[in-house]
Amino acid sequence: MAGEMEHRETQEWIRRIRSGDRRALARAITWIENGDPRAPEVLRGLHPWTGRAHLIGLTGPPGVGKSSLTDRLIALLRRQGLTVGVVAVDPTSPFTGGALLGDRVRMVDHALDPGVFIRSMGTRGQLGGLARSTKDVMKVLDAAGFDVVLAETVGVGQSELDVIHAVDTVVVVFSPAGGDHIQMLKAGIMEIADIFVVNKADLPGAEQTVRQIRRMLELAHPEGWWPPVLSAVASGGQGVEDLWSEVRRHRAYLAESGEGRRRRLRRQEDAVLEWVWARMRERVRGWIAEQKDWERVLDEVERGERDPYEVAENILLALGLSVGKAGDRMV
Ligand SMILES: Nc1nc2c(ncn2[C@@H]2O[C@H](COP(=O)(O)OP(=O)(O)OP(=O)(O)O)[C@@H](O)[C@H]2O)c(=O)[nH]1
Ligand SMILES: [Mg+2]
Repeated sequence: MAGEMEHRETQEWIRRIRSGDRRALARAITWIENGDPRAPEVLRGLHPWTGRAHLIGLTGPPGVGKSSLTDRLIALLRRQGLTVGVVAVDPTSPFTGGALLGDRVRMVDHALDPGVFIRSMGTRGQLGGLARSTKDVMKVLDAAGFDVVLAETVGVGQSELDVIHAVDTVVVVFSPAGGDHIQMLKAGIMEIADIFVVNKADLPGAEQTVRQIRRMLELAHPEGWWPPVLSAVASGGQGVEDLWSEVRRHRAYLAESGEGRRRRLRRQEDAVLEWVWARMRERVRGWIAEQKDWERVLDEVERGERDPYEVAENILLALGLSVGKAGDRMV
């Protein structure tokens, strides 16, 4: 009975989200952020309606103008009659506070436009990781019917790269200041970027930065899609139309080359595997919690009497996940 009622409730949330009910949308996103058990239910129910939006990731070092660009892009898309969902991963932490990023742009101008939905995700209190939550929020926005879904992340770590793998078009934004772009290009950004934007082109060094990126591209010699290197002044609105036309050209490339399909299948594989790992972790943790002499086993590993691989193999065997031969002792 309870199950039936929950099912009907879930169906009702799904209906509301798909009909563009912003409160339902906001609620579902909060469930995702808090790791609420209703989140996976709703996500499962929404899955058949995903895959229609063009998913765009904007990433780059802090303060280069990602939000300013996003803001301008939203305005441009709205003029074209397209609806936009945005998830901005907010890098504000208790450590950096507001000092470093004091003048960051927040996309508040569009708050009253029903064709725009913007949500910031804090980096604290994320069950299952921020990358996981961000990807799930993009799925919800996609299913809710937004034509374009933008994710803004600060490109520094693995979790940002995870988010980037979940989009159709990756826009990497740099500014002329510092040598951030050199570091990031060396750290693998080159391989994932579909479009480069050198923002703050009103500041000195912009042309040189564009040239440096182009030179590194020539050395890397990408096959298939050759990422364009654009310049922009987001604060003044310059370069945003170029950016959008390159995004559209990339979208056409994805469709014609089959690369879009490859990306989407890989994304589905990621989603399947992430769920498998999460469930396996739960099972293994649960099994360990039931072992009365677990500490003794760890002690034996610590003393070198047995090795971690043997213990691991025994756990997999006990859970029916390995057909290998068990050691002479079960854990
Ligand atoms: N001179 C100049 N300043 C800009 C330009 N674009 C943005 N800014 C300014 O740069 C600062 C940071 O802009 P944001 O759009 O918040 O940058 P961001 O990359 O989203 O920053 P985080 O999200 O904090 O990493 C703001 O003060 C903007 O007004 C530009 O083209 N030229
Ligand atoms: Mg920002």
